[in-house]
Amino acid sequence: MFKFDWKRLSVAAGLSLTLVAAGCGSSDEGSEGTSGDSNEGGESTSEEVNYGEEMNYEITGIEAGAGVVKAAQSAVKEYENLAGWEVSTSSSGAMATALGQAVENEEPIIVTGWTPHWKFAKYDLKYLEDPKEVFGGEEQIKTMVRKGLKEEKPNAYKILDQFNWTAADMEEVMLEINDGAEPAEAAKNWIENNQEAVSSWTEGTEKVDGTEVELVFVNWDSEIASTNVVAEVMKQQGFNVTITPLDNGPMWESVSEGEVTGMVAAWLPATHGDLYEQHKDNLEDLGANLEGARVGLVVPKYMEVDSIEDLKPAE
Ligand code: PBE
Repeated sequence: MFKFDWKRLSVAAGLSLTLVAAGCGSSDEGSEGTSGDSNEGGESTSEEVNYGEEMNYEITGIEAGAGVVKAAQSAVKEYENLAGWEVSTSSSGAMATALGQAVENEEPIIVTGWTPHWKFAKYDLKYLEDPKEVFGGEEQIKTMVRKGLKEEKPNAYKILDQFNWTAADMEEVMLEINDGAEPAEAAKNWIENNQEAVSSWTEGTEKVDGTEVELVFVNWDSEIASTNVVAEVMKQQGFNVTITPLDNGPMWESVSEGEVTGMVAAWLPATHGDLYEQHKDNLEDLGANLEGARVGLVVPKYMEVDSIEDLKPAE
């Protein structure tokens, strides 16, 4: 028995050594490539590394309607050193995949990023300094509901008004979803472990019997987490809740046109500032549900660049 186990162990150890060796090989290749490129231009000081060339002068964006993508497009116009750069658009999921692959190969990448987000727990990342403040400063995530909700569905209104949590709370839910949990499951687990917070949101309300509520959101990881938690709390209070993913513009429109109950996904003052200006007279602003949010350009810490101004224009 022992002999057999030893054999198995050594086979396993041999295998993992091979894997480690393979891993080292590929990451060595990656960094050799990087320093090789930078050496071509002379010394390999941080300023000499031309990351732009290695990235095809492309910032990896997310959905076209996201505020952070619009801000990145403005940054490309406002920073002279970003002449010739482009912001690619796809989805938050595609951005996360590209980021994961770049980190695995120790390759340079710049993504449109935001906090709270699980990527900061999973990878060593940093925001690039933004001396022109194109991405704004600290943000709040706010709750917006349709006009008339207070009179028509006072219990729904009150829960949405009282909903607020911390960035750490939101990250907990995001991480569980990123680890493979269904969003509704992760939401239920968080609620079970945070009964005190949840009862402060439902305080002063009565249970209902199937009152309909429709919440809209965008499929951003942060909003998947918050919307599922609020939906689950409302379900437990007897509401019949639907959650509908939309693009950013239509999310704001559907609330201001009174077609849906509301959303907990308004990033202000900067990220959704234009949409807020456009719709603020036709919806009700219930204030912040989370403080200390942020958006900007995010890179892995192994990149020797600290500021947007350190990047080089396309040649
Ligand atoms: N985000 C997440 C959104 C707001 C929430 C930063 C991707 C945006 O940029 O509009």
